[in-house]
Amino acid sequence: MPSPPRPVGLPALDRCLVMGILNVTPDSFSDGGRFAGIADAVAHGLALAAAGADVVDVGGESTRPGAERVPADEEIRRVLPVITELSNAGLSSTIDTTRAVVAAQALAAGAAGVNDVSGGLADPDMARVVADAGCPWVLMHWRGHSRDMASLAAYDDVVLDVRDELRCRVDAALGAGVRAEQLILDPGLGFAKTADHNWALLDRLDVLIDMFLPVLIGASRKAFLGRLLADGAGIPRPPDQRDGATAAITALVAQVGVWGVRVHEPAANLDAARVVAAAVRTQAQSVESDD
Ligand code: PMM
Repeated sequence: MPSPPRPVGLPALDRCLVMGILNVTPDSFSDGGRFAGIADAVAHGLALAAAGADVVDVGGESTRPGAERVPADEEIRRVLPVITELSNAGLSSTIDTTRAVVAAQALAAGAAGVNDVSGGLADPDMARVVADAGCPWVLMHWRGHSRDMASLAAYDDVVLDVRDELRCRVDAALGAGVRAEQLILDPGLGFAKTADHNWALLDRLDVLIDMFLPVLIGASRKAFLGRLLADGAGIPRPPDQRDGATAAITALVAQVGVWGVRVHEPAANLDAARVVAAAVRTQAQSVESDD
């Protein structure tokens, strides 16, 4: 089976890429407030890379369900010094933002790409910024800002609806002058999705992979894993105890050909990606020797 093009400007690997999450926010669902200071955030970015992250994804605005927006200048104040320092240290980073002005400044400060949870919908200028930079652009499936997204989780068929809505975003990006090899798709687990929607999307990733663009999955520590691992009284497992389940998802999705995973705790996910790559290589060799 031919593989999709590798995104320009990010490490080319023979396994699933591991993107480490660095939220420079007071209120993200799993790590909110832990890395709100610049020095702590930079230290955590370096620790993510040391633990195996191929890229560090830096975000200054929480996207947890119900979150309020922060002003653009506050978002810039949070992320810019962190991206600058990570770039100076030789790390590859992406900027997690829906705002073109934030993306432009982050790219100028050394970010290698843009992770846009709105897939270009939130800001009409984003496509131009990405086209001018020629950098990778993660187009995530999105139906509205965090404050409203729970009410937007209605689908005829979540897998086909997400595919069709992502296809529209790809067409819009290409129409605005972005090249196909810059694009990465993401179904946006948890964004206007119930737990059942997330599981259905994970079950049918072949539908997205067939779009012939790299696919990124962000399942790390999300609520559907907490609910799956609830205790006997039905209390969800807390976010920082969901890393084993996250690594299991990485193994599942790497096996079906996902390009990358976005995770809080890189080490176990890198191990999972390496195990799957070895298994896939062995399978390919045994098919060759059968021919
Ligand atoms: N999830 C979150 C934030 N950014 N970006 C992409 N591409 N995919 C995701 O699933 C995603 C994202 C929310 O999780 P966080 O608060 O742990 O960052």
